[in-house]
Amino acid sequence: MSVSVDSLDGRLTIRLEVVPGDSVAQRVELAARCGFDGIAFPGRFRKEFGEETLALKSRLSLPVETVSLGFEGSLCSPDPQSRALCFRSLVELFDFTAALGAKSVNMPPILKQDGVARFPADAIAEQDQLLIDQLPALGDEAEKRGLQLLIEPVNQSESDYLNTVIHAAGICEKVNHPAIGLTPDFFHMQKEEADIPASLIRAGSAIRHIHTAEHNRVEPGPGTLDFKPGFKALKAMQYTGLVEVECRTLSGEAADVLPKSANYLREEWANA
Ligand code: LER
Ligand code: MN
Repeated sequence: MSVSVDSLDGRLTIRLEVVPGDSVAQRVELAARCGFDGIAFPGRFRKEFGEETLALKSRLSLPVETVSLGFEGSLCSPDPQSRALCFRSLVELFDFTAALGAKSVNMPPILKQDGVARFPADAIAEQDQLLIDQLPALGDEAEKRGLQLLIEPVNQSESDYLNTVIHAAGICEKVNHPAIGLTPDFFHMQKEEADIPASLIRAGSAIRHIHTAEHNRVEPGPGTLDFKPGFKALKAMQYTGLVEVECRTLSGEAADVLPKSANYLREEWANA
């Protein structure tokens, strides 16, 4: 299918774990029936879903397009062992991602919930430098496997570091590697960005993937978040990448709310 900037045809994905089902195959089948085009694999659920997804990958109703999280340690930890562990586990995650036929790995650089040793919140330059030092070699490893490694800014309640799209875009510019980009997430952006469209336009071609969820992290549609201004900016910059529903919970029965959400996002995009 040829990809058009004007529509989300072929570009709308959903996280596997939020679609109910007794097996991966059933979850993916329901996602397809609800109107999605692809699957985002949650790296943290690899024990639960990894084997079945790998075994069935070419027979699933939809392709697995991306992987998010699922690495250990952090590239931004002051502990060198945690950084080395993160590097090794990312390379291993790249192998898994390539085996699935997916094209990117998404990585918020350091999360409070992971319990790794962290710098104090004001040590921004130190953590920037750690990313700038380590991302080129990881970009090479990703590129060898036909993948992208995408850094994701998350809101301040989840991380002391890298909370804005503009910060992440600055890191991508400094690293300047074709396989390193960023994932803006509308849930995090509504908390952190003063002007979402301006931030997206500033980040430009460093944007390689998009996450969406409502203000309360249910599927897009029933909440207060206005996706249109951000979608308009993405269309203006000719963004033709994937748009993922990365919600935590659903506002109702999947078979009812997911088709509505898929239609809603397609319409918001088309009319933006
Ligand atoms: C990951 O995509 C994300 O958005 C973070 O909130 C991780 O917990
Ligand atoms: Mn996200």
